[in-house]
Amino acid sequence: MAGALTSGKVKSTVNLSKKKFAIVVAEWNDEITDALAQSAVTTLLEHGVKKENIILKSVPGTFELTLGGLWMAEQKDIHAVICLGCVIQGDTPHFDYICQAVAYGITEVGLKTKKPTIFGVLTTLTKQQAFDRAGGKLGNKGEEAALTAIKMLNF
Ligand code: DLZ
Repeated sequence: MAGALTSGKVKSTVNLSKKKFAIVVAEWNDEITDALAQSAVTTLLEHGVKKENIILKSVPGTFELTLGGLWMAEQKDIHAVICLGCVIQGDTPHFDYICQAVAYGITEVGLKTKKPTIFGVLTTLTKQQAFDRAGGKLGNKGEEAALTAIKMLNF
């Protein structure tokens, strides 16, 4: 699909070696969110972001990504925030509440702080579907989230 975020480099006209990124990662389903975070970090490094300019923070669950993301986006020296989580419908009766709250929350953080705040949250029916999107047959949403942040900084 034209414009789709697939693997490969994004041509950045912005000097990414001078940009600082926060990656906020939910601890719930950490076998999945760790894989998302690792892929996001690798992607940023591949695009010239300095290791010391990637700040990794964790929050207990996806629901807390909003506040964790806000705290990071409010920091003057942070240019973009990548929020990573995984909510699995079969695991939680309040799937819809968590997903809706975090989707609105992350949108709000971006609008309030005027910084790219990326929604890298897997919302799947099963754990297998999440694994498929965290380095499995459907790629890695962490990479996609990092590329989205870079693209927004090039807006
Ligand atoms: C409580 C809960 C449940 C049942 N399931 C998930 C999940 O699948 N993924 C996730 O990231 N977090 C889950 N949580 C935790 C909530 O996100 C949140 O941490 C708690 O409700 C406390 O606010």
